[in-house]
Amino acid sequence: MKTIEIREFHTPSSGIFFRARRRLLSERTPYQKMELYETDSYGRLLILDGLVQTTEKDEFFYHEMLVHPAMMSHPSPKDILIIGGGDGGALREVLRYSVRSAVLVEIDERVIEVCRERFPGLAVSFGDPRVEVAVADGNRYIRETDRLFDVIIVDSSDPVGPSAILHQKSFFAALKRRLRPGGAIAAQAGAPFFHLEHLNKKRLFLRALFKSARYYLGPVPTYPGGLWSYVFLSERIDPLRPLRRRPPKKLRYYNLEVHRAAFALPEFFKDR
Ligand code: AG3
Repeated sequence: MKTIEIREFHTPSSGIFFRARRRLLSERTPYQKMELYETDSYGRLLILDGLVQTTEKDEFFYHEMLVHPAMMSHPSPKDILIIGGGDGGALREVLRYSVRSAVLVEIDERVIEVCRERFPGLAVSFGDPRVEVAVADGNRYIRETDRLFDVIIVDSSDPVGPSAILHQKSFFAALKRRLRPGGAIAAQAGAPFFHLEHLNKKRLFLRALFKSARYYLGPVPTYPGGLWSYVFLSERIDPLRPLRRRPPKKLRYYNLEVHRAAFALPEFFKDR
């Protein structure tokens, strides 16, 4: 049988590959190139501008770790903002809590449309009455809105193309202004093994902006290096103080022990 081989290079001479039976879609949206494949090992695979965004089989590592540390650390998260995350995975995790509202701001409407159609497991929450979707530039949205949020989740891609701005100081400064007192932000922050320099620069400006700026880690099998980083930001919340609430049921990665352990940083990372 004919198969398609898909590769993402992580360095000029290494990376990850998948064999797919079918290409379900390949198109240029106004913002990026979007591809969708049916793979044997990971189920459906979404690629944007050549970068693996998510697969059906391993998405839970990423979406649970992006969302639950912040949602659990906040004593009562009611109004939530998600920047990016057009596949709906982060939204699904947020809605496991009894929130009042969840606003998802995605720049590329096609990502939402395609994922609603082709990733039913990820996009389950778009129809929830608590959800409001804004097709807009996230950086622009947070400068123009006057709403305040308890938890803000930044589900960006790598710091290239439409996502580049979502890794910069001015963006995080603007996010801070949209946070209610006692609120918290969680943002995906890249591959420690490959992007250490970048992570370090970011750490410096985040430390200057927020009282509590802490990186935490978790594995994602299909992302560069297999080990992924996230950053937790808050003026009042220390994510390491003991958590009293129980996590939502039926999670596959996150639990209270994992929460604690994720903030422990390995030597190569801590050094910088
Ligand atoms: N956002 C982070 C994707 C980063 C992947 N980078 C890469 N493959 N080089 C994922 C969006 C999922 N909701």
